Amino acid sequence: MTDTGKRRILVTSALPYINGVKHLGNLAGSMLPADVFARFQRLRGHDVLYICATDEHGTPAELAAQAAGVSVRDYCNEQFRIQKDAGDGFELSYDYFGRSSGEENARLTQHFAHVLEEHGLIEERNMRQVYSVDDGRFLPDRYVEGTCPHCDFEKARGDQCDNCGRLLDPVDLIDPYSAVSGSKNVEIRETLHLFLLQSKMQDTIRAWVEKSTDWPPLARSIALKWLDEGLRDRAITRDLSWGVPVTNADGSIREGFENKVFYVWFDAPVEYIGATEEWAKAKGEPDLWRSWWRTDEGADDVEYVQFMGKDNVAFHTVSFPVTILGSEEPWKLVDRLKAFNWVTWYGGKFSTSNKRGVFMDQALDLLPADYWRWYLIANAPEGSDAAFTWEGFQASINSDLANVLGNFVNRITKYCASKFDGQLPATGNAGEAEAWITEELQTRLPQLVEHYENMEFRKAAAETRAIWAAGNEYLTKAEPWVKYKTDVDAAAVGVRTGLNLAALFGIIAQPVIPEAAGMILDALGIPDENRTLTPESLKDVPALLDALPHGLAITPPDVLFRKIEDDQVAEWTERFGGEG
Ligand code: B3M
Ligand code: ZN
Repeated sequence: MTDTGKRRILVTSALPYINGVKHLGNLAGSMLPADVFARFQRLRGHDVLYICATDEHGTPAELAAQAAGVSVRDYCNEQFRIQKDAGDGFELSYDYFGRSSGEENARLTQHFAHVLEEHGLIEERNMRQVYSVDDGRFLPDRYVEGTCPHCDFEKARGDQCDNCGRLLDPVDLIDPYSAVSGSKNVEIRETLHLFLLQSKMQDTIRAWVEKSTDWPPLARSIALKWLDEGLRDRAITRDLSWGVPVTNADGSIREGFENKVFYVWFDAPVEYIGATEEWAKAKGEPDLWRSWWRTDEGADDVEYVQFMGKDNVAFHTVSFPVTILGSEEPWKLVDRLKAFNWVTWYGGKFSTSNKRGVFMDQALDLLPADYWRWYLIANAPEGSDAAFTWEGFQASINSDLANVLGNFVNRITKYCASKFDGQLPATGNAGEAEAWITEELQTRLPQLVEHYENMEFRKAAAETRAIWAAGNEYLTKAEPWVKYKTDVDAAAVGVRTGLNLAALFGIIAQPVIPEAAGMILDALGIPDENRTLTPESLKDVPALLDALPHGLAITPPDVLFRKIEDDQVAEWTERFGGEG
Protein backbone atom coordinates (compact mmCIF):
# COMPACT_ATOMS: atom_id res chain seq x y z
CA MET A 1 0.00 0.00 0.00
CA THR A 2 1.24 3.51 -0.78
CA ASP A 3 1.00 6.31 1.80
CA THR A 4 -2.17 7.63 0.11
CA GLY A 5 -3.90 4.39 1.08
CA LYS A 6 -4.14 3.44 -2.56
CA ARG A 7 -3.36 -0.25 -3.07
CA ARG A 8 -1.93 -1.79 -6.22
CA ILE A 9 -3.86 -4.96 -6.99
CA LEU A 10 -2.96 -7.38 -9.75
CA VAL A 11 -5.82 -9.71 -10.68
CA THR A 12 -5.59 -12.68 -13.02
CA SER A 13 -8.20 -15.29 -13.91
CA ALA A 14 -7.24 -18.71 -15.24
CA LEU A 15 -6.69 -18.47 -18.97
CA PRO A 16 -9.65 -19.93 -20.87
CA TYR A 17 -8.47 -22.68 -23.16
CA ILE A 18 -8.78 -21.71 -26.83
CA ASN A 19 -10.94 -24.56 -28.09
CA GLY A 20 -14.49 -23.30 -28.04
CA VAL A 21 -16.67 -20.83 -26.19
CA LYS A 22 -16.83 -21.43 -22.43
CA HIS A 23 -20.03 -22.39 -20.62
CA LEU A 24 -21.57 -20.54 -17.71
CA GLY A 25 -19.78 -22.80 -15.22
CA ASN A 26 -16.35 -21.88 -16.61
CA LEU A 27 -17.30 -18.23 -16.47
CA ALA A 28 -18.54 -18.48 -12.87
CA GLY A 29 -15.41 -20.24 -11.63
CA SER A 30 -12.75 -17.80 -12.77
CA MET A 31 -13.35 -14.86 -15.11
CA LEU A 32 -16.58 -13.54 -13.62
CA PRO A 33 -15.56 -13.40 -9.94
CA ALA A 34 -12.19 -11.97 -10.97
CA ASP A 35 -14.02 -9.25 -12.87
CA VAL A 36 -16.36 -8.52 -9.95
CA PHE A 37 -13.39 -8.32 -7.60
CA ALA A 38 -11.48 -6.03 -9.97
CA ARG A 39 -14.49 -3.77 -10.38
CA PHE A 40 -15.03 -3.63 -6.63
CA GLN A 41 -11.42 -2.65 -5.94
CA ARG A 42 -11.55 0.04 -8.64
CA LEU A 43 -14.68 1.36 -6.93
CA ARG A 44 -12.65 1.65 -3.75
CA GLY A 45 -10.21 3.85 -5.63
CA HIS A 46 -7.38 1.33 -5.85
CA ASP A 47 -5.02 0.84 -8.73
CA VAL A 48 -6.17 -2.43 -10.33
CA LEU A 49 -4.68 -4.35 -13.21
CA TYR A 50 -6.86 -7.23 -14.42
CA ILE A 51 -5.11 -9.52 -16.88
CA CYS A 52 -6.36 -12.56 -18.76
CA ALA A 53 -5.63 -14.28 -22.09
CA THR A 54 -6.51 -17.28 -24.18
CA ASP A 55 -4.46 -20.41 -23.49
CA GLU A 56 -3.64 -21.49 -27.03
CA HIS A 57 -1.07 -24.25 -27.02
CA GLY A 58 -1.36 -27.98 -26.50
CA THR A 59 -3.08 -30.91 -28.14
CA PRO A 60 -6.75 -29.80 -27.86
CA ALA A 61 -6.06 -26.77 -30.07
CA GLU A 62 -4.24 -28.89 -32.67
CA LEU A 63 -6.96 -31.51 -32.69
CA ALA A 64 -9.79 -28.98 -32.93
CA ALA A 65 -8.02 -27.23 -35.82
CA GLN A 66 -7.59 -30.53 -37.64
CA ALA A 67 -11.24 -31.36 -37.13
CA ALA A 68 -12.17 -27.94 -38.52
CA GLY A 69 -9.78 -28.43 -41.46
CA VAL A 70 -7.82 -25.23 -40.83
CA SER A 71 -4.31 -24.41 -39.63
CA VAL A 72 -3.85 -24.15 -35.88
CA ARG A 73 -2.90 -20.51 -36.22
CA ASP A 74 -6.05 -19.65 -38.18
CA TYR A 75 -8.13 -21.67 -35.76
CA CYS A 76 -6.68 -19.80 -32.78
CA ASN A 77 -7.10 -16.41 -34.48
CA GLU A 78 -10.76 -17.11 -35.03
CA GLN A 79 -11.44 -18.60 -31.60
CA PHE A 80 -9.60 -15.76 -29.90
CA ARG A 81 -11.97 -13.28 -31.55
CA ILE A 82 -15.00 -15.31 -30.47
CA GLN A 83 -13.82 -15.56 -26.86
CA LYS A 84 -12.85 -11.90 -26.74
CA ASP A 85 -16.32 -10.94 -28.02
CA ALA A 86 -18.04 -13.20 -25.49
CA GLY A 87 -15.95 -11.61 -22.72
CA ASP A 88 -16.88 -8.12 -23.94
CA GLY A 89 -20.53 -9.17 -24.11
CA PHE A 90 -20.32 -10.26 -20.49
CA GLU A 91 -18.74 -6.92 -19.55
CA LEU A 92 -15.53 -8.56 -18.36
CA SER A 93 -13.41 -5.52 -17.62
CA TYR A 94 -9.99 -6.87 -18.50
CA ASP A 95 -7.28 -4.27 -18.64
CA TYR A 96 -5.83 -6.62 -21.18
CA PHE A 97 -6.91 -9.87 -22.78
CA GLY A 98 -3.87 -11.42 -24.40
CA ARG A 99 -2.85 -14.60 -26.18
CA SER A 100 -0.42 -17.20 -24.95
CA SER A 101 0.76 -17.72 -28.54
CA GLY A 102 2.30 -14.23 -28.55
CA GLU A 103 6.03 -13.59 -28.74
CA GLU A 104 6.26 -12.19 -25.19
CA ASN A 105 5.15 -15.46 -23.71
CA ALA A 106 7.53 -17.45 -25.91
CA ARG A 107 10.48 -15.33 -24.85
CA LEU A 108 9.62 -15.48 -21.17
CA THR A 109 8.96 -19.23 -21.25
CA GLN A 110 12.31 -19.85 -22.92
CA HIS A 111 13.96 -17.54 -20.39
CA PHE A 112 12.56 -19.49 -17.45
CA ALA A 113 13.67 -22.78 -18.99
CA HIS A 114 17.21 -21.45 -19.38
CA VAL A 115 17.56 -20.19 -15.82
CA LEU A 116 15.96 -23.32 -14.39
CA GLU A 117 18.47 -25.42 -16.29
CA GLU A 118 21.33 -23.24 -15.04
CA HIS A 119 20.11 -23.95 -11.52
CA GLY A 120 20.11 -27.68 -12.11
CA LEU A 121 16.33 -27.93 -12.13
CA ILE A 122 15.93 -29.10 -15.73
CA GLU A 123 17.55 -32.09 -17.35
CA GLU A 124 17.16 -34.14 -20.50
CA ARG A 125 15.71 -37.62 -20.03
CA ASN A 126 14.57 -40.32 -22.36
CA MET A 127 11.02 -41.37 -21.82
CA ARG A 128 8.58 -43.84 -23.29
CA GLN A 129 5.79 -42.44 -25.41
CA VAL A 130 3.09 -43.85 -27.64
CA TYR A 131 4.14 -43.68 -31.31
CA SER A 132 1.73 -44.14 -34.21
CA VAL A 133 3.37 -45.97 -37.07
CA ASP A 134 0.59 -45.07 -39.55
CA ASP A 135 0.56 -41.40 -38.58
CA GLY A 136 4.35 -41.29 -38.43
CA ARG A 137 4.35 -39.36 -35.16
CA PHE A 138 4.32 -39.54 -31.40
CA LEU A 139 0.93 -39.24 -29.76
CA PRO A 140 1.23 -37.02 -26.70
CA ASP A 141 -1.62 -36.37 -24.25
CA ARG A 142 -4.95 -36.24 -26.08
CA TYR A 143 -3.57 -37.55 -29.35
CA VAL A 144 -4.01 -41.01 -27.94
CA GLU A 145 -7.15 -42.60 -26.57
CA GLY A 146 -7.85 -46.02 -25.15
CA THR A 147 -9.25 -47.91 -22.21
CA CYS A 148 -8.73 -46.43 -18.76
CA PRO A 149 -6.56 -48.71 -16.59
CA HIS A 150 -8.53 -47.66 -13.49
CA CYS A 151 -12.20 -47.82 -14.52
CA ASP A 152 -12.22 -49.61 -17.92
CA PHE A 153 -13.86 -46.62 -19.65
CA GLU A 154 -13.15 -47.19 -23.36
CA LYS A 155 -12.68 -43.62 -24.52
CA ALA A 156 -10.20 -42.33 -21.95
CA ARG A 157 -7.85 -39.64 -23.23
CA GLY A 158 -4.10 -39.90 -22.87
CA ASP A 159 -3.85 -37.26 -20.17
CA GLN A 160 -7.07 -37.84 -18.29
CA CYS A 161 -10.04 -40.18 -18.02
CA ASP A 162 -13.32 -38.28 -18.37
CA ASN A 163 -15.18 -41.08 -16.66
CA CYS A 164 -13.28 -41.48 -13.38
CA GLY A 165 -11.44 -38.15 -13.57
CA ARG A 166 -7.99 -39.62 -12.92
CA LEU A 167 -4.90 -38.09 -14.50
CA LEU A 168 -3.27 -40.62 -16.80
CA ASP A 169 0.03 -41.30 -18.46
CA PRO A 170 -0.65 -42.11 -22.14
CA VAL A 171 1.52 -45.25 -22.00
CA ASP A 172 -0.77 -46.74 -19.32
CA LEU A 173 -3.83 -46.83 -21.60
CA ILE A 174 -5.08 -50.29 -22.52
CA ASP A 175 -5.68 -50.87 -26.28
CA PRO A 176 -4.43 -47.41 -27.25
CA TYR A 177 -5.30 -45.91 -30.65
CA SER A 178 -4.53 -42.66 -32.43
CA ALA A 179 -7.09 -39.91 -31.91
CA VAL A 180 -6.09 -38.46 -35.29
CA SER A 181 -6.48 -41.50 -37.53
CA GLY A 182 -8.03 -44.10 -35.24
CA SER A 183 -5.12 -46.39 -36.12
CA LYS A 184 -4.30 -49.10 -33.58
CA ASN A 185 -0.91 -49.62 -35.16
CA VAL A 186 0.88 -47.98 -32.29
CA GLU A 187 3.96 -48.86 -30.26
CA ILE A 188 5.92 -47.50 -27.35
CA ARG A 189 9.10 -45.70 -28.40
CA GLU A 190 11.77 -43.77 -26.56
CA THR A 191 11.87 -40.03 -27.03
CA LEU A 192 13.98 -37.27 -25.47
CA HIS A 193 12.35 -34.65 -23.27
CA LEU A 194 13.15 -31.93 -20.78
CA PHE A 195 12.20 -32.73 -17.21
CA LEU A 196 11.52 -30.18 -14.53
CA LEU A 197 12.95 -31.57 -11.30
CA GLN A 198 10.11 -30.59 -9.06
CA SER A 199 11.19 -33.05 -6.37
CA LYS A 200 14.20 -30.85 -5.65
CA MET A 201 11.87 -27.96 -4.88
CA GLN A 202 9.60 -29.82 -2.45
CA ASP A 203 10.86 -28.10 0.71
CA THR A 204 10.96 -24.64 -0.83
CA ILE A 205 7.40 -24.95 -2.09
CA ARG A 206 6.11 -26.35 1.19
CA ALA A 207 7.70 -23.53 3.15
CA TRP A 208 6.12 -21.01 0.81
CA VAL A 209 2.65 -22.61 0.97
CA GLU A 210 2.81 -22.84 4.76
CA LYS A 211 3.67 -19.17 4.92
CA SER A 212 0.67 -18.28 2.71
CA THR A 213 -1.87 -18.18 5.52
CA ASP A 214 -3.99 -15.69 3.57
CA TRP A 215 -5.20 -18.25 1.06
CA PRO A 216 -8.82 -19.40 1.32
CA PRO A 217 -9.11 -22.98 2.64
CA LEU A 218 -9.93 -24.74 -0.65
CA ALA A 219 -6.73 -23.56 -2.35
CA ARG A 220 -4.58 -24.30 0.66
CA SER A 221 -5.86 -27.81 1.21
CA ILE A 222 -5.36 -28.74 -2.46
CA ALA A 223 -1.78 -27.44 -2.38
CA LEU A 224 -0.94 -29.33 0.82
CA LYS A 225 -2.46 -32.53 -0.52
CA TRP A 226 -0.12 -32.38 -3.53
CA LEU A 227 2.87 -31.69 -1.32
CA ASP A 228 1.94 -34.57 0.98
CA GLU A 229 1.90 -36.89 -2.01
CA GLY A 230 5.37 -35.64 -2.91
CA LEU A 231 6.29 -33.54 -5.94
CA ARG A 232 7.27 -35.58 -8.96
CA ASP A 233 9.65 -34.57 -11.73
CA ARG A 234 7.67 -34.02 -14.90
CA ALA A 235 8.24 -33.68 -18.62
CA ILE A 236 7.80 -30.07 -19.72
CA THR A 237 8.18 -30.69 -23.45
CA ARG A 238 6.04 -32.57 -25.96
CA ASP A 239 6.37 -34.03 -29.46
CA LEU A 240 4.24 -31.38 -31.14
CA SER A 241 4.75 -28.55 -33.59
CA TRP A 242 2.34 -25.97 -32.13
CA GLY A 243 3.75 -24.30 -29.05
CA VAL A 244 6.79 -22.49 -27.70
CA PRO A 245 9.97 -23.78 -29.40
CA VAL A 246 12.69 -25.25 -27.19
CA THR A 247 15.74 -23.06 -27.63
CA ASN A 248 19.32 -22.63 -26.47
CA ALA A 249 20.29 -19.44 -24.65
CA ASP A 250 21.32 -17.86 -27.99
CA GLY A 251 17.86 -18.44 -29.45
CA SER A 252 18.78 -21.31 -31.75
CA ILE A 253 16.70 -24.51 -31.60
CA ARG A 254 18.01 -27.02 -29.09
CA GLU A 255 19.51 -30.09 -30.68
CA GLY A 256 17.14 -33.05 -30.54
CA PHE A 257 14.17 -30.76 -29.95
CA GLU A 258 13.53 -29.72 -33.54
CA ASN A 259 10.07 -31.32 -33.52
CA LYS A 260 9.21 -30.55 -29.92
CA VAL A 261 7.73 -27.66 -28.02
CA PHE A 262 7.14 -26.80 -24.36
CA TYR A 263 4.19 -28.47 -22.65
CA VAL A 264 1.15 -26.16 -22.52
CA TRP A 265 1.03 -26.12 -18.72
CA PHE A 266 4.64 -24.94 -18.61
CA ASP A 267 4.01 -21.88 -20.79
CA ALA A 268 0.38 -21.01 -19.91
CA PRO A 269 0.94 -19.49 -16.43
CA VAL A 270 3.94 -17.58 -17.78
CA GLU A 271 1.43 -15.82 -20.01
CA TYR A 272 0.11 -13.94 -16.98
CA ILE A 273 3.41 -12.08 -17.20
CA GLY A 274 3.48 -12.20 -21.01
CA ALA A 275 0.02 -10.67 -21.30
CA THR A 276 1.03 -7.89 -18.90
CA GLU A 277 3.95 -7.20 -21.19
CA GLU A 278 1.56 -7.15 -24.17
CA TRP A 279 -0.60 -4.66 -22.23
CA ALA A 280 2.36 -2.40 -21.55
CA LYS A 281 3.40 -2.46 -25.20
CA ALA A 282 -0.14 -1.68 -26.34
CA LYS A 283 -0.14 1.31 -24.00
CA GLY A 284 3.09 2.54 -25.55
CA GLU A 285 4.99 2.16 -22.24
CA PRO A 286 6.83 -1.10 -22.87
CA ASP A 287 8.49 -1.27 -19.44
CA LEU A 288 5.36 -0.67 -17.39
CA TRP A 289 4.72 -4.37 -16.80
CA ARG A 290 7.89 -4.62 -14.72
CA SER A 291 6.49 -2.64 -11.78
CA TRP A 292 3.72 -5.28 -11.56
CA TRP A 293 5.92 -8.34 -11.75
CA ARG A 294 9.46 -7.58 -10.66
CA THR A 295 9.76 -7.11 -6.93
CA ASP A 296 13.07 -5.31 -7.46
CA GLU A 297 11.32 -2.81 -9.73
CA GLY A 298 8.28 -1.81 -7.71
CA ALA A 299 6.16 -4.96 -7.54
CA ASP A 300 6.98 -5.53 -3.88
CA ASP A 301 3.94 -3.40 -3.00
CA VAL A 302 1.62 -5.25 -5.40
CA GLU A 303 -1.09 -7.55 -4.02
CA TYR A 304 -1.49 -10.38 -6.48
CA VAL A 305 -4.79 -12.27 -6.49
CA GLN A 306 -5.51 -15.28 -8.73
CA PHE A 307 -8.93 -16.76 -9.58
CA MET A 308 -9.49 -20.28 -10.89
CA GLY A 309 -11.49 -23.51 -10.81
CA LYS A 310 -10.29 -26.13 -8.35
CA ASP A 311 -8.76 -28.34 -11.04
CA ASN A 312 -6.24 -25.59 -11.78
CA VAL A 313 -5.07 -25.07 -8.21
CA ALA A 314 -2.18 -27.53 -8.19
CA PHE A 315 -0.68 -25.90 -11.29
CA HIS A 316 -0.79 -22.51 -9.58
CA THR A 317 0.27 -23.47 -6.06
CA VAL A 318 2.92 -25.99 -6.98
CA SER A 319 4.03 -26.19 -10.65
CA PHE A 320 4.13 -22.50 -11.51
CA PRO A 321 5.76 -21.58 -8.18
CA VAL A 322 8.45 -24.18 -8.96
CA THR A 323 9.17 -22.18 -12.13
CA ILE A 324 9.12 -18.84 -10.33
CA LEU A 325 10.98 -19.80 -7.14
CA GLY A 326 13.35 -22.09 -9.03
CA SER A 327 14.45 -19.15 -11.18
CA GLU A 328 15.75 -17.41 -8.04
CA GLU A 329 14.81 -14.17 -9.76
CA PRO A 330 12.72 -11.48 -8.08
CA TRP A 331 9.34 -12.29 -9.62
CA LYS A 332 6.05 -11.49 -7.91
CA LEU A 333 4.32 -14.56 -6.47
CA VAL A 334 0.62 -14.92 -5.85
CA ASP A 335 -0.52 -13.50 -2.50
CA ARG A 336 -4.09 -14.74 -2.46
CA LEU A 337 -5.68 -17.42 -4.51
CA LYS A 338 -9.42 -17.92 -4.82
CA ALA A 339 -10.54 -21.31 -6.06
CA PHE A 340 -14.04 -22.41 -7.00
CA ASN A 341 -15.92 -25.67 -7.13
CA TRP A 342 -18.11 -26.47 -10.15
CA VAL A 343 -21.32 -25.00 -11.39
CA THR A 344 -23.30 -28.01 -12.54
CA TRP A 345 -26.27 -28.17 -14.86
CA TYR A 346 -28.99 -29.57 -12.61
CA GLY A 347 -26.32 -31.55 -10.79
CA GLY A 348 -24.76 -32.95 -14.00
CA LYS A 349 -22.19 -31.88 -16.56
CA PHE A 350 -22.52 -29.15 -19.14
CA SER A 351 -22.27 -30.74 -22.57
CA THR A 352 -22.56 -29.28 -26.05
CA SER A 353 -23.18 -32.62 -27.71
CA ASN A 354 -25.96 -33.60 -25.29
CA LYS A 355 -27.47 -30.11 -25.38
CA ARG A 356 -27.12 -29.62 -21.68
CA GLY A 357 -26.37 -26.17 -20.42
CA VAL A 358 -25.88 -22.68 -21.74
CA PHE A 359 -22.62 -21.41 -23.22
CA MET A 360 -21.47 -17.81 -23.01
CA ASP A 361 -22.46 -16.77 -26.52
CA GLN A 362 -25.92 -18.39 -26.30
CA ALA A 363 -26.62 -16.77 -22.93
CA LEU A 364 -26.31 -13.30 -24.37
CA ASP A 365 -28.86 -14.10 -27.09
CA LEU A 366 -31.39 -14.85 -24.37
CA LEU A 367 -30.90 -12.12 -21.80
CA PRO A 368 -28.55 -9.24 -20.91
CA ALA A 369 -25.25 -10.11 -19.24
CA ASP A 370 -26.33 -8.62 -15.91
CA TYR A 371 -28.98 -11.28 -15.34
CA TRP A 372 -26.45 -14.11 -15.65
CA ARG A 373 -23.80 -12.23 -13.72
CA TRP A 374 -26.13 -11.67 -10.80
CA TYR A 375 -27.31 -15.25 -10.56
CA LEU A 376 -23.85 -16.76 -10.97
CA ILE A 377 -22.30 -14.51 -8.31
CA ALA A 378 -25.22 -14.83 -5.88
CA ASN A 379 -24.90 -18.62 -6.27
CA ALA A 380 -21.12 -18.84 -6.65
CA PRO A 381 -19.81 -22.40 -6.18
CA GLU A 382 -17.77 -21.49 -3.13
CA GLY A 383 -18.41 -23.97 -0.31
CA SER A 384 -19.45 -26.75 -2.67
CA ASP A 385 -20.65 -27.29 -6.22
CA ALA A 386 -23.68 -25.21 -7.17
CA ALA A 387 -26.38 -26.36 -9.58
CA PHE A 388 -27.72 -24.02 -12.22
CA THR A 389 -31.47 -24.45 -12.55
CA TRP A 390 -33.86 -22.37 -14.64
CA GLU A 391 -36.25 -22.25 -11.71
CA GLY A 392 -33.59 -20.85 -9.36
CA PHE A 393 -32.45 -18.43 -12.03
CA GLN A 394 -35.99 -17.18 -12.65
CA ALA A 395 -36.70 -16.78 -8.94
CA SER A 396 -33.48 -14.91 -8.27
CA ILE A 397 -33.86 -12.48 -11.18
CA ASN A 398 -37.54 -11.80 -10.58
CA SER A 399 -37.11 -11.30 -6.88
CA ASP A 400 -33.66 -9.73 -6.35
CA LEU A 401 -33.33 -7.67 -9.50
CA ALA A 402 -36.87 -6.92 -10.65
CA ASN A 403 -38.75 -6.73 -7.35
CA VAL A 404 -36.16 -5.55 -4.88
CA LEU A 405 -33.82 -3.27 -6.85
CA GLY A 406 -35.80 -2.44 -9.99
CA ASN A 407 -39.00 -1.60 -8.15
CA PHE A 408 -37.26 0.61 -5.65
CA VAL A 409 -35.58 2.71 -8.31
CA ASN A 410 -38.70 2.94 -10.45
CA ARG A 411 -40.94 3.83 -7.56
CA ILE A 412 -38.82 6.63 -6.19
CA THR A 413 -37.76 8.20 -9.48
CA LYS A 414 -41.31 8.12 -10.89
CA TYR A 415 -42.69 9.63 -7.73
CA CYS A 416 -40.13 12.42 -7.86
CA ALA A 417 -41.05 13.05 -11.50
CA SER A 418 -44.77 13.19 -10.83
CA LYS A 419 -44.86 15.14 -7.54
CA PHE A 420 -41.63 17.15 -7.46
CA ASP A 421 -41.24 18.09 -11.15
CA GLY A 422 -38.36 15.64 -11.48
CA GLN A 423 -36.16 17.74 -9.20
CA LEU A 424 -34.46 16.49 -6.09
CA PRO A 425 -36.40 18.19 -3.27
CA ALA A 426 -34.47 20.41 -0.87
CA THR A 427 -36.86 20.85 2.05
CA GLY A 428 -37.70 18.79 5.15
CA ASN A 429 -35.57 17.41 7.98
CA ALA A 430 -34.41 13.89 8.69
CA GLY A 431 -36.53 11.98 11.23
CA GLU A 432 -36.99 8.49 12.63
CA ALA A 433 -37.07 6.60 9.34
CA GLU A 434 -33.85 8.31 8.22
CA ALA A 435 -32.19 7.46 11.53
CA TRP A 436 -33.20 3.82 11.00
CA ILE A 437 -31.75 3.53 7.48
CA THR A 438 -28.60 5.36 8.56
CA GLU A 439 -27.95 2.83 11.26
CA GLU A 440 -28.75 -0.03 8.94
CA LEU A 441 -26.18 1.20 6.41
CA GLN A 442 -23.60 1.88 9.09
CA THR A 443 -23.52 -1.85 9.83
CA ARG A 444 -24.24 -3.23 6.38
CA LEU A 445 -21.83 -1.24 4.22
CA PRO A 446 -18.72 -2.27 6.18
CA GLN A 447 -19.92 -5.88 6.04
CA LEU A 448 -20.27 -5.62 2.29
CA VAL A 449 -16.71 -4.35 2.01
CA GLU A 450 -15.47 -7.13 4.25
CA HIS A 451 -17.14 -9.85 2.17
CA TYR A 452 -15.51 -8.48 -0.96
CA GLU A 453 -12.13 -8.19 0.73
CA ASN A 454 -12.48 -11.83 1.82
CA MET A 455 -13.56 -12.73 -1.73
CA GLU A 456 -16.76 -14.28 -0.41
CA PHE A 457 -18.97 -13.60 -3.38
CA ARG A 458 -22.19 -15.21 -2.24
CA LYS A 459 -22.07 -13.21 0.94
CA ALA A 460 -21.24 -10.01 -0.96
CA ALA A 461 -24.27 -10.53 -3.24
CA ALA A 462 -26.51 -11.38 -0.28
CA GLU A 463 -25.40 -8.23 1.53
CA THR A 464 -25.96 -6.14 -1.61
CA ARG A 465 -29.47 -7.50 -1.82
CA ALA A 466 -30.05 -6.91 1.90
CA ILE A 467 -29.06 -3.26 1.44
CA TRP A 468 -31.47 -2.89 -1.48
CA ALA A 469 -34.19 -4.57 0.60
CA ALA A 470 -33.51 -2.16 3.47
CA GLY A 471 -34.27 0.64 1.00
CA ASN A 472 -37.72 -0.76 0.38
CA GLU A 473 -38.27 -1.07 4.10
CA TYR A 474 -37.19 2.52 4.52
CA LEU A 475 -39.80 3.68 2.02
CA THR A 476 -42.45 1.72 3.88
CA LYS A 477 -41.45 3.52 7.07
CA ALA A 478 -41.02 6.98 5.50
CA GLU A 479 -44.25 6.76 3.43
CA PRO A 480 -43.67 9.93 1.39
CA TRP A 481 -46.89 9.24 -0.62
CA VAL A 482 -48.98 9.26 2.55
CA LYS A 483 -47.22 12.25 4.09
CA TYR A 484 -47.49 14.25 0.88
CA LYS A 485 -51.20 14.76 1.51
CA THR A 486 -50.65 16.61 4.78
CA ASP A 487 -46.99 17.69 4.91
CA VAL A 488 -45.09 18.17 1.66
CA ASP A 489 -41.78 18.84 3.48
CA ALA A 490 -42.00 15.51 5.31
CA ALA A 491 -42.61 13.81 1.97
CA ALA A 492 -39.70 15.76 0.48
CA VAL A 493 -37.15 14.34 2.89
CA GLY A 494 -38.37 10.83 2.07
CA VAL A 495 -37.98 11.43 -1.65
CA ARG A 496 -34.58 13.04 -1.21
CA THR A 497 -33.30 10.19 0.94
CA GLY A 498 -34.87 7.65 -1.40
CA LEU A 499 -33.09 9.13 -4.41
CA ASN A 500 -29.78 9.18 -2.56
CA LEU A 501 -30.39 5.54 -1.67
CA ALA A 502 -31.06 4.77 -5.32
CA ALA A 503 -27.69 6.33 -6.15
CA LEU A 504 -25.96 4.29 -3.46
CA PHE A 505 -27.72 1.13 -4.65
CA GLY A 506 -26.50 1.82 -8.16
CA ILE A 507 -22.97 2.36 -6.89
CA ILE A 508 -22.79 -0.87 -4.92
CA ALA A 509 -24.44 -2.75 -7.82
CA GLN A 510 -21.64 -1.83 -10.23
CA PRO A 511 -19.29 -4.77 -9.56
CA VAL A 512 -21.96 -7.38 -10.26
CA ILE A 513 -24.47 -5.77 -12.65
CA PRO A 514 -22.50 -2.95 -14.32
CA GLU A 515 -24.94 -2.25 -17.12
CA ALA A 516 -28.08 -1.80 -15.01
CA ALA A 517 -26.05 0.08 -12.41
CA GLY A 518 -24.93 2.46 -15.15
CA MET A 519 -28.55 3.05 -16.19
CA ILE A 520 -29.51 3.91 -12.62
CA LEU A 521 -26.58 6.26 -12.16
CA ASP A 522 -27.23 7.89 -15.55
CA ALA A 523 -30.88 8.47 -14.62
CA LEU A 524 -29.70 10.22 -11.47
CA GLY A 525 -27.12 12.25 -13.35
CA ILE A 526 -24.21 11.01 -11.23
CA PRO A 527 -20.91 12.06 -12.81
CA ASP A 528 -18.37 9.26 -13.38
CA GLU A 529 -15.96 10.53 -10.78
CA ASN A 530 -18.63 10.19 -8.08
CA ARG A 531 -19.51 6.59 -8.87
CA THR A 532 -17.11 5.35 -6.22
CA LEU A 533 -17.22 3.77 -2.79
CA THR A 534 -14.08 5.11 -1.19
CA PRO A 535 -13.24 4.32 2.44
CA GLU A 536 -13.73 8.04 3.33
CA SER A 537 -17.23 8.18 1.82
CA LEU A 538 -18.34 5.25 4.01
CA LYS A 539 -17.29 6.99 7.19
CA ASP A 540 -20.13 9.51 6.93
CA VAL A 541 -23.39 7.74 6.08
CA PRO A 542 -25.63 10.80 6.77
CA ALA A 543 -23.57 12.69 4.19
CA LEU A 544 -24.01 9.80 1.74
CA LEU A 545 -27.77 10.08 2.19
CA ASP A 546 -27.71 13.75 1.28
CA ALA A 547 -24.98 13.71 -1.31
CA LEU A 548 -26.96 14.58 -4.46
CA PRO A 549 -27.23 18.31 -5.19
CA HIS A 550 -30.62 19.73 -4.23
CA GLY A 551 -32.65 20.60 -7.29
CA LEU A 552 -30.87 17.98 -9.42
CA ALA A 553 -32.93 16.92 -12.45
CA ILE A 554 -33.99 13.23 -12.38
CA THR A 555 -35.27 11.18 -15.33
CA PRO A 556 -36.81 7.83 -14.38
CA PRO A 557 -34.85 5.10 -16.16
CA ASP A 558 -36.46 2.72 -18.65
CA VAL A 559 -37.52 -0.61 -17.21
CA LEU A 560 -34.34 -1.91 -15.59
CA PHE A 561 -35.19 -5.61 -15.49
CA ARG A 562 -37.84 -7.65 -17.25
CA LYS A 563 -39.24 -10.54 -15.29
CA ILE A 564 -38.55 -14.00 -16.61
CA GLU A 565 -41.86 -15.61 -17.54
CA ASP A 566 -42.85 -19.24 -17.07
CA ASP A 567 -43.18 -19.80 -20.81
CA GLN A 568 -39.60 -18.60 -21.31
CA VAL A 569 -38.44 -21.11 -18.71
CA ALA A 570 -40.39 -23.83 -20.50
CA GLU A 571 -38.87 -22.91 -23.86
CA TRP A 572 -35.30 -22.73 -22.55
CA THR A 573 -35.67 -25.98 -20.65
CA GLU A 574 -36.67 -27.60 -23.91
CA ARG A 575 -33.72 -26.07 -25.76
CA PHE A 576 -30.89 -26.35 -23.23
CA GLY A 577 -32.07 -29.08 -20.89
CA GLY A 578 -33.46 -28.95 -17.40
CA GLU A 579 -35.11 -31.21 -14.88
CA GLY A 580 -35.74 -34.72 -16.18
N1 B3M B 1 -6.38 -23.29 -19.66
C1 B3M B 1 -7.85 -23.98 -17.86
C2 B3M B 1 -8.39 -25.21 -18.47
O1 B3M B 1 -8.48 -25.26 -19.67
C3 B3M B 1 -6.45 -23.69 -18.27
C4 B3M B 1 -5.98 -22.62 -17.35
C5 B3M B 1 -4.60 -22.15 -17.59
S1 B3M B 1 -4.20 -20.97 -16.41
C6 B3M B 1 -2.59 -20.63 -16.64
O2 B3M B 1 -8.71 -26.08 -17.69
ZN1 ZN C 1 -11.16 -43.97 -15.70
